[in-house]
Amino acid sequence: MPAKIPRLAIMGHPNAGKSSVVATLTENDLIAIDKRAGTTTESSVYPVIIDGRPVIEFIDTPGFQNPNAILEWFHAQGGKRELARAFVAAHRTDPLFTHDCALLEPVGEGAAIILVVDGSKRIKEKDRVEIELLRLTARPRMAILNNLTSQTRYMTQWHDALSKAFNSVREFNAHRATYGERIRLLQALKSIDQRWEPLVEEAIHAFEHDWQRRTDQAVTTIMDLLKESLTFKVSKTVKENKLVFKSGRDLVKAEVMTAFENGLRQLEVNAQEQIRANFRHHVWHMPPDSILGKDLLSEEVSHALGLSKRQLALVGMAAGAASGVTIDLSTAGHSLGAGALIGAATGGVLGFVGSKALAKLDIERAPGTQRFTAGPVHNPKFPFVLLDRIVLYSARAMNWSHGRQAAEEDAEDKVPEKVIRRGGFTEELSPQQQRDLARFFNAAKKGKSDREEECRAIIKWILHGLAVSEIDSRSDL
Ligand SMILES: Nc1nc2c(ncn2[C@@H]2O[C@H](COP(=O)(O)OP(=O)(O)OP(=O)(O)O)[C@@H](O)[C@H]2O)c(=O)[nH]1
Ligand SMILES: [Mg+2]
Repeated sequence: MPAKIPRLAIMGHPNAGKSSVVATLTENDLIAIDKRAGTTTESSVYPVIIDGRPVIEFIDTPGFQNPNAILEWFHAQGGKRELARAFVAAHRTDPLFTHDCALLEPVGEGAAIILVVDGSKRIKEKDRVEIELLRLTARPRMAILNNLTSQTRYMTQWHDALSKAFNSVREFNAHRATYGERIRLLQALKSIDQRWEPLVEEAIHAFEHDWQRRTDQAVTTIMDLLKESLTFKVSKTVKENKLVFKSGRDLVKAEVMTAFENGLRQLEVNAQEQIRANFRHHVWHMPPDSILGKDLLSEEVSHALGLSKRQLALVGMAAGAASGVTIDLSTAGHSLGAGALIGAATGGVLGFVGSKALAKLDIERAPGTQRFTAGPVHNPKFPFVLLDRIVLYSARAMNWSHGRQAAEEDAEDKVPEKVIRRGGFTEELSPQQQRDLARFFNAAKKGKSDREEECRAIIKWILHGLAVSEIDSRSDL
């Protein structure tokens, strides 16, 4: 016998945003949502499964077909209890009420109710019918105001009408809800019926634990990206006879540099894929001018993200002073080895980040061959840009509602985003945090792990802040 878990039936008019609410709460962006009414034609159960175990279930429904008739029947029962169950028993075989019975059945069997209304529209008679009908079921019930547009003039009326009939009334925007708001909604579910408290509490606990695990996983992905990018190199060995002419050399240089740059881009894409899967996204809308849609190595991205020149100079000095060595020993050792370093950064400038070369191109000579090596990244700003961009991506993955897939992003009256700011995260960190990051980057380049724990903690702190605040943050960048 499986353990009992909270079950919530989602009610409301066609197109009120019921499926969007379910998609957001269950992090399932594969649920059908459409701007046309009548998208959901049958009730379906969507469990939230954590560690292989369902912890809470939402039933997405098409809404009532005959609310007036049901209310009339309820009124005629003269104060009988268990009306939902009684209605189903009395109408099970009546084809006119097939859908209504499917809707009321889980309620009769103990599910609680979440009514979804669009609080930006005027209250109509049919809304009042539904509110009354749900009140009469006497089941634990909550109403959600899911506003589809920015119109707020009817909100007081809605609050008044709903609070008379529901144990809890909350604003919850299926398109804007962050993790923090989802948890707050679940917290409020506890209050709709005391008997629910332990069950809902357990579900919230599982949610929080799972979110923590996923955040940690994202931090690991980001740390791996930083380490791999900072040690990344591309080499190619070419026979000397292919390099007699300048054009031949230039060709090889260009090939190695392109492979290096593309390799870095690919590392970022791989990390993004992992984060996206980790937060269970299959689809999302990317504004055309998003910083996330631009080339990682473009001037525009390096301009928008990372530390300022001044901050960079400050952390650069601190990092240099700490190590006490200003010569890059790994390069020095290299050039004194079997092959001589001849092409360092001459003509081999790889991309630009904050007006400095991204990396060096080294050429080592051996008898009969030459080895061209691009990388590792040399530019001090790049790791900050890379970190900012992957944090931005994570912000989007964590805060982008799963119910937002069919949104009309260009609608003039859409509910406004909370706060959008074009900029990175690292420039807002404390000087100490910036210095810790700089030291970690310097160490990571050499395959060392100085300040790794501090860096991990900083990233975790940023991600945590993104998800629990009400601010939709920079996820629309
Ligand atoms: N702007 C905005 N639009 C929303 C929101 N929630 C839902 N919508 C839009 O409203 C429309 C209907 O959403 P659905 O979730 O399919 O509504 P439903 O109540 O399940 O509809 P049926 O299944 O047809 O009864 C879609 O175009 C959604 O994108 C919201 O919070 N904000
Ligand atoms: Mg639907």
